[in-house]
Amino acid sequence: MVLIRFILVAAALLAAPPALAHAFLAQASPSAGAELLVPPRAIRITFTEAVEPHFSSIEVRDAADKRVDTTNPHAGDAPKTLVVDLPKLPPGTYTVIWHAISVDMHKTEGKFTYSVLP
Ligand SMILES: [Cu+2]
Repeated sequence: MVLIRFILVAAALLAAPPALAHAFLAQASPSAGAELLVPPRAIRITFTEAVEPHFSSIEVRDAADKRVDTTNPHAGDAPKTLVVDLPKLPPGTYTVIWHAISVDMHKTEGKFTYSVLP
């Protein structure tokens, strides 16, 4: 329900004029709030606009705020997608922090969490 409300609000914001071509999160894998039995080996984020991979980042932090990703975010198979690889991580809650620079050089950022179940 919270997710549906968020999508509705996000859709309303995107529809509201003036339509700004900033890169916001469109889709993430794992998704925000996901509870997974198998630890993901990468975080993949698709944005609403094409992003500059060299100036954009994805960080993954564990519950102790320790950075656990491989620190090499790279372009995905589409100009709107960024991917960062992960080592095999133990159960716990992880925070994904993203900073994106869209091709029009506008900066956006956000974060979300997901959990790996024991
Ligand atoms: Cu923009």
